[in-house]
Amino acid sequence: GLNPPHGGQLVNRMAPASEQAALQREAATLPGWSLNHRQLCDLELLLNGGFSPLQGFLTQTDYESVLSDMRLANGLLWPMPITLDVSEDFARGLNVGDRIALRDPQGLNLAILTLSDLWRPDRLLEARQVFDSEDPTHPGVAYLLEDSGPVYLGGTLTGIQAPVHHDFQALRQGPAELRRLLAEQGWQKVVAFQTRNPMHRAHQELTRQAARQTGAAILIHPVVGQTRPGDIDHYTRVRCYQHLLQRYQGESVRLSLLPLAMRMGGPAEALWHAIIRKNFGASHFIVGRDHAGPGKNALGEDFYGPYEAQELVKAHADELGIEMVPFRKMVYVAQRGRYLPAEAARSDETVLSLSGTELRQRLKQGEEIPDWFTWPEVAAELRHRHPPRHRQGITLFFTGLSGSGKSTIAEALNARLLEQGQRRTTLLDGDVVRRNLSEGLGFSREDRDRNILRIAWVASQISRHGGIAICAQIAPYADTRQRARAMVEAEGGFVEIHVSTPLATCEQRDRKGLYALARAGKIKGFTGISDPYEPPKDPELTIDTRDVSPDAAVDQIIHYLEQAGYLRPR
Ligand code: PPS
Repeated sequence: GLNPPHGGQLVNRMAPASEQAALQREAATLPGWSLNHRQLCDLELLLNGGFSPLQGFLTQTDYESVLSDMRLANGLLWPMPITLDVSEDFARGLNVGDRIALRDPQGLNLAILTLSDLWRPDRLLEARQVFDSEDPTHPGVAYLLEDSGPVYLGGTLTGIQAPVHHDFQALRQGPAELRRLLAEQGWQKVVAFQTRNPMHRAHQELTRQAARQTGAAILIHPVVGQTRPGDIDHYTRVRCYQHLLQRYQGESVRLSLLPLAMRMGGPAEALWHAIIRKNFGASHFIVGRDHAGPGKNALGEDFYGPYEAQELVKAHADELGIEMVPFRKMVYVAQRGRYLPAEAARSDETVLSLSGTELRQRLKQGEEIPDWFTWPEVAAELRHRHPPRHRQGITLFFTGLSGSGKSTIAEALNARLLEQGQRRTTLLDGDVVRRNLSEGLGFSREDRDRNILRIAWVASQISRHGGIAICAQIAPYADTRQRARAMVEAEGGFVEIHVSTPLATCEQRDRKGLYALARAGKIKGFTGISDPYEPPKDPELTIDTRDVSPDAAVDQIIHYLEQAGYLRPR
């Protein structure tokens, strides 16, 4: 049969259907904790046994033992603390023995925690013990030091309903269900492949190699919970895996999705991954170079040695009862038209490989992605998600004093882009925005910030859909512009254009007569006169309308956009 779960018995914390209604009624009367995304992922795997033998969030004794020995208090190997961190506010008034409802972001009651432990952990110590680091560029450390609540709650869980997923439902299996499906196929040996990236032909070949070498069927088991910030979204990745699956030939292979929240804990995380895969029925687990690595630290160094993860899993393989299969670097040998382990290629043969960085570069430039590297249907998914710059969304963010010429240039630019016809644009000019989106807002710092952040949100949505948003506001505060940039850059490009026409010129022109009113004290808090303007330090472009006509300014901006690849040269 299949490999038994860690600790011998698969945990199932879901209450029987007959008790669900009563538990729901009880949960409605209990103090409720709204789970964050990571806690929600943890809860799902605690309830369905993916984290067997855990019956709930760690108690303090188990937690301390995991930190010092990578083991639960009963001696069983467990390298990763699975804890429920909450705020002081929520913890106040809770007592051991209390029952707490755990809710998803929509407010659905998913489970009840029977509180056995409540303590204030030393999170810096946890970072050192688990991640061997205090550096918040490590995402696992950052969560502990910057995002987590100061109080941990421990106790067993009673599941009322499993967390809800609306995507790829046919590919989501808990350990019991996956084991049933694997057994139905008659598989006993299964080699699991963990990934948080798209899979290319080299990955496919290495899973084939691993299967041949171990006589096992292949389980592609990608993480779709929380991965490293900046990773390709799981929707795109899963479509890529589905295409790849069609490219296996009569081999025993299955794809199933794992709603795990990764911690990027390197070696400790690799061991944890192996335990989880054992719970899902795997007998073998592929561990890569720098498995679950957090990337580079602030000094550009790796957090963990490249083979530490493999060594740690290998060292515990017997005790765990799951075999570590090292990930072999596969290269494409041009002369033979196929993939081979790097060491198997002869010195006179041309070997081809492409790094992740090169791939991203090619996607960005809209360059060709060779067929030997990835199947064309996989390349097409990636291209669709990461179109070349001339099809990516972008926000052109003008900032400058009243009367500096922002609106004039923005309007001229909009007209010119529409004339070219390459791009769809939306002009979010100050007056229009203040009449619609920001109606009722004034010119206090709070109101100006609200105005700018609303505009940034709209611009980010326009950028997300591949359009060009042209914004022309005073936007006097540097840190608010920075926030706007961050919001937009999550979805597309951001170009800050400082219209730097000096105050004296703006006042002299006084197109709307507002400067005169401001000087006379009839308008209070007027930017430049009686309210601050913080000039940008590092704008992408600076335009002073004393020296440049609106048409010349537009030429300059269009030239910049062409150079940066956002517009195709005419
Ligand atoms: S902000 O600070 O970015 O939210 O301002 P914005 O939305 O661009 O609005 C600026 C226009 O509002 C008029 N106005 C004032 N500007 C600055 N300070 C005060 N107190 C003020 N009161 C009204 C002014 O006409 C600005 O228009 P522009 O187009 O910049 O000349």
